[in-house]
Amino acid sequence: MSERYPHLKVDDPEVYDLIQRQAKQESTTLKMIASESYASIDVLEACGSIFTNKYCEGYPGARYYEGNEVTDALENLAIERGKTLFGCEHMNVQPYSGSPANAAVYRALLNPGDKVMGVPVSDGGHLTHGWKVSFSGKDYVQVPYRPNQETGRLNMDEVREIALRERPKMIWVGMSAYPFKLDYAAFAEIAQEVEAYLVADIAHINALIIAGVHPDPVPYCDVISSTSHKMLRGPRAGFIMSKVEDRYHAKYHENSKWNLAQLVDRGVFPTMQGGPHMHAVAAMATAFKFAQTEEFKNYGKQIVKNAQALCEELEALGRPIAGGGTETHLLLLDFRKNDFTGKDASQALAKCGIIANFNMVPGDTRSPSKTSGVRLGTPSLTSAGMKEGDMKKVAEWIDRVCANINNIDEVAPTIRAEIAEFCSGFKFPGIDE
Ligand code: DSN
Repeated sequence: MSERYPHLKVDDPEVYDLIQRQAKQESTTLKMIASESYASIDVLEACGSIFTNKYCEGYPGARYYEGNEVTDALENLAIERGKTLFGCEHMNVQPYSGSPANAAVYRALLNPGDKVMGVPVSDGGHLTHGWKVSFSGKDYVQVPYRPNQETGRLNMDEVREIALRERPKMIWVGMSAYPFKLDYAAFAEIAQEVEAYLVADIAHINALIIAGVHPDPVPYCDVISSTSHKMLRGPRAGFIMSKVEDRYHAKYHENSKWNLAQLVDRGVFPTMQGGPHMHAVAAMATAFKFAQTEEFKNYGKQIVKNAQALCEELEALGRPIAGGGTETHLLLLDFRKNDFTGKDASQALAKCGIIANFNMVPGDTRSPSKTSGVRLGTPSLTSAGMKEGDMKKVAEWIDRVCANINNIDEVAPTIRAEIAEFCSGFKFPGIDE
């Protein structure tokens, strides 16, 4: 690990030590939380920059504070890079993260009490897609749709039937634990039929879209939200893309003077947020620059190759995968037939240096606090340079942990040491550079 943070080391050794401990954890274990990766060193530097000081409520050219010539240039740079990267008409880079971005989308498009189609959290959806404990399920009415309990896949005929029956005003497409490709074209047809806004949440899969290994939502969706961390490897922040024109202006916003892009911008500021986090915007601009490179596209492709290789190896070892495979960055180990739970497995994996999370699987009969699954993702391992051949080793460790759940404390030190030794053969971005 390179020597960094010389000032912090002297002035606040406690925080410095905690950073060192986290860096050690992230470079000696297998980070397999599907929503994590490694931010690049450039992103970390931009995130730690002087832009953290600046208040600039408003948008470039129309701020509520003086002295924003430089932040205007920065925000415009981030927007232009983002628009080029995704080929969208409009972009807002101010959301503090994914959930605030989604909150802004609701405020931009809907009124409290409106119906929203989304996948429940227990079926792989996100909290902000209308789940009952979130603002989105309290202020709006979720009309649920879910992957088939047998196949683990969405059935678009079923989605259409629900939309025709319920007539939602907005349809979310995008999940946190769905291993298959999403058919945005089919969603768009349904949305058009029922005159609903189609909103994609691509936080989990943005790099796959950039790499061309997942369908592109931009031609089909009114609005698209995302985080810039996760597999994009940027700062912990969010952004929103949209078309400029509101195709339902006459139906839903007849008395508004705003087009769709303006509705989105107003949904973010002043409706949901105050001053943007310009250090995060700086880091987002840097992440967007890197995401335009061939290196990044190859990373996006490799994420899927690694996930598929991992699936094959695990299945060969007799560990069932929900839905029988993956087309994305994640897979769900299916422990429905085992006498241990997903939570038992994720805790045992963590003891051995494989960091993941327990997760419901299709057809799960255990509670969400126990579950029958573990969600595994490959973005972090891919960022560190691991390839298909390495997934064989990873699968073998996972299998060993599962086989030793009942005596995990005995085997954990050995497996943990093997994994740490394995990790020492890789360079972890932001840590070993
Ligand atoms: N919390 C993220 C995940 O792990 O999927 C989603 O925002």
